[in-house]
Amino acid sequence: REAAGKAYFDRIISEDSRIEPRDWMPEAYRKTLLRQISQHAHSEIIGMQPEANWITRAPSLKRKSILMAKVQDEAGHGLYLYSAAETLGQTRDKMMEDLIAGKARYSSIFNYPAISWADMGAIGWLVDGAAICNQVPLCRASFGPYGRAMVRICKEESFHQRQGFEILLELSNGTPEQKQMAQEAVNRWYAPSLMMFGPPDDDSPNSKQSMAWNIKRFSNDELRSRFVGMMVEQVKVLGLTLPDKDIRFNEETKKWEHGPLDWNEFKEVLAGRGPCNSQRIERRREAHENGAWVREAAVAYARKQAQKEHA
Ligand code: FAQ
Repeated sequence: REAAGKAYFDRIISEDSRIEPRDWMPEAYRKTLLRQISQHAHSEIIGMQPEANWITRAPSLKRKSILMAKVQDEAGHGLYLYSAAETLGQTRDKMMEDLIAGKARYSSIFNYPAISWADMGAIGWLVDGAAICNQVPLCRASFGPYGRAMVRICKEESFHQRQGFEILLELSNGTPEQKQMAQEAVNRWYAPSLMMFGPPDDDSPNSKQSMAWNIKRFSNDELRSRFVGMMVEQVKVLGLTLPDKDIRFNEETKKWEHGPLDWNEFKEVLAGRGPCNSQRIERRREAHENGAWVREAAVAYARKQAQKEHA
């Protein structure tokens, strides 16, 4: 049976078709998907924090309601992704336990502080922009539940990016102080957003196999370069600049190039020593503990319903 399963798996991958949860899959395929999808889910949930931090201080009722909707969307993205990860045989409780124990990874970007209102613009424009660039190809990931979750998530991320762009555009066309605030936010989030694509290709242990399995479609550096090419045009419309004097289009390779990134800083953030790592985990732990009564009530309700059905 295992040989037939493997033949089926190999054929599906070579036809660029989809593997579903009940299909046979190599253990390493299951593990790497669980790794990537759970990290992605955690990123969405931890990613709520830098923006939730500004909901009470949004400059108008309109901005407040838009920001609340965005943060709620991120919770929703986390839930789709935890559900996709659960189809690979891991419980959501275990994933959450690992996250609050500090054992699970989530995107480096959410360990940086959001210190001004303009950061809401820069997060939407740069962070959601990078997320879209990375995630559109994942809509074609070979694992069905992940690819399908990505389609919905990418649609919502596009709205998120536009709202961030619009915040920056308005600040950039405002007073000189507002324009400066927008520029400073772009300066702060630019390099961390490039690091969201992961380590350089020659230091990316998972890429090759993930690409062979049609999970990832492009390498980390390839997507980073595409992202720089998109941002370099959009920043002109904003009337701002990117803090990178080395950006250029290489006519020979037909790729965008950027200046050096501080990969030591990236490693520090991954090792838990970024500016906000401990605060983010602490906040998640508190929220989880505060939500215990909701989980208990849901279990009690489900039990009652089941008893009624049996009665
Ligand atoms: N941060 O061999 P690779 C969002 C880890 S968007 C932390 O290259 P891979 C939306 C990597 O896990 C953000 N860790 O790995 C939003 C691996 O460690 P491991 C989430 C990173 O998997 C916007 C090691 O380094 N998006 O949330 C990072 O082939 C605004 C070696 O790396 C996704 O997760 C990093 N930046 O490629 C929400 C997208 N980069 O597991 C709120 C899906 C690498 O071996 C507000 N994920 N690592 O211990 C992916 O596309 C891939 O997993 C990559 C990494 C590209 C992130």
